[in-house]
Amino acid sequence: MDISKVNALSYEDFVDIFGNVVEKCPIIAAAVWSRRPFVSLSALETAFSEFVDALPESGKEGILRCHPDLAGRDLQRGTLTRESLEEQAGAGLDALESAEASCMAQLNKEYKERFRFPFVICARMNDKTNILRQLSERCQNECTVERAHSIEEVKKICHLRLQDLVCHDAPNKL
Ligand code: 2AL
Repeated sequence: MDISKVNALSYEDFVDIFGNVVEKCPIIAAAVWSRRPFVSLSALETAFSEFVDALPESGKEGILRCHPDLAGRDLQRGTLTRESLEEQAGAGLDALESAEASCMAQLNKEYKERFRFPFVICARMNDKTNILRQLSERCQNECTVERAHSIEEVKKICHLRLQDLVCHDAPNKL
């Protein structure tokens, strides 16, 4: 879809289409709709980022808590969103060796005990080895540093999901 088509969407259709560009946070799409018209895909992405950045820290943590664990319960139960399943499978997280799976489960648990939100990383920009390494390293971070880092990962996920939905065009003249 091109940006002029995005700008013509009703809020119902906009939320249906963009409601999961930030995982399980359709309220963000519902708010971003008010910012249309968007001059380009990049302007649309900026509107999502600015909404997230303007949230208080508790709101940012709320967004992180809407993310499923990597290789976690939702993957095992088949209850991931379509986007998350594709991203996790693309990074090889649906086919971990048993040692990798137990390492991931243990580190996810330690991470959540420390930060009280799940480890979030853009799976499409990493493979399983890199994800495990970063999970282990980021467990050592200070909480505010880690929260900020995690929100940047949410934005990377959002960037790629938006690219899947909207084609790059020359900016529209409004
Ligand atoms: C995810 C997810 O569902 N997709 C992705 O790229 N990262 N989850 C997570 N906890 O990092």
